[in-house]
Amino acid sequence: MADQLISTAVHRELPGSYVRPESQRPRLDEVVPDAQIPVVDLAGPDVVSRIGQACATHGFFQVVNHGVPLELMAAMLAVAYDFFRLPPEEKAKLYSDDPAKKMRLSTSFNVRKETVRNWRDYLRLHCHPLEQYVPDWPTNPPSFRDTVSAYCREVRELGFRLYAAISESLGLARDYAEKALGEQEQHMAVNFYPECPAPELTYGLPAHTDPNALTILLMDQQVAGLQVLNQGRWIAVNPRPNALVVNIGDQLQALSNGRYRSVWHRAVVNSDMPRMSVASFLCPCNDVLIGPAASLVTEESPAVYRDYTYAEYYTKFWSRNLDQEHCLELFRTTS
Ligand SMILES: O=C(O)CCC(=O)C(=O)O
Repeated sequence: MADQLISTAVHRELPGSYVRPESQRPRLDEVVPDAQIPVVDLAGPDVVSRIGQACATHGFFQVVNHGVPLELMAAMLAVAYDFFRLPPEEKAKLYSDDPAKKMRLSTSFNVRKETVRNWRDYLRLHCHPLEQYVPDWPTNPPSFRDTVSAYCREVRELGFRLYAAISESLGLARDYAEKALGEQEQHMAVNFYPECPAPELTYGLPAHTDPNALTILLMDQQVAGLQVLNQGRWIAVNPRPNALVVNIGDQLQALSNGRYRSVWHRAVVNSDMPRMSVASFLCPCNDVLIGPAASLVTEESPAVYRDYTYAEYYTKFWSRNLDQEHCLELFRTTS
């Protein structure tokens, strides 16, 4: 029900349903505040090797000079804030907790399954092909459809350029990932994390890996919240002017036969300011067979994962809790 949205009221205390047991709390004082994830200048030298290195060591990197117009990034964030400022009755019309819906405003992660809530509201959209999905998108704020469509087109283009570099860095043909993953779906999560009265007791999103192939994240420039697990420690990804954050999803980890890493990440909240992030997910076609690229499977490095369809993977992913074991573990070969 729409009254579960946290962006419709001011909260002076954290409701008990959001409080994590002691052992699961974010322990914010242990987070490395100023570690750097790799930054790749897409207009600079050695792009392919730098991306390959970042995918292998961190699974995450920031890109600058990426070609997505900066004014469009700013407009995307502005329209996202305007959307979450709409009156409750306007937002209630879009609310759903059915993960199968292709356009919905919801809260937490999967309220039908989870036992502890997360301090997040989110708008989830399917974005490709645009002409199929845009007619169902919000009409308020009035610029929403145009701005978000323009942003989706640019990000998709960037995603395919990154696929080419990632494929080449693995020694594969530049069009390998794009072809192997079939006609790509594109989804978006517009994540809104209001100020939280007790950030040390809860999460915006608990630790998870992304089930898709590649994620491109536009982050609020004012406030940090994304954290990535690196060598056993949580490191903060501090916003970098004009950058987009890129991470490898489970499907590229499978395709690379485990060379590239889909790593655990989480969003924490804070008591001072709301935070927005816009995640764009490139997702393989549902019925294409996914598995390690043949040329990456050798006697020394046998296939780590069996072949499966994305439909099978996605069903499995959504039937678990977000922070359970890495979903790819369920697709490991036994040999
Ligand atoms: O808000 C963030 O920084 C992370 C968002 C995220 O991980 C997601 O939407 O899957």
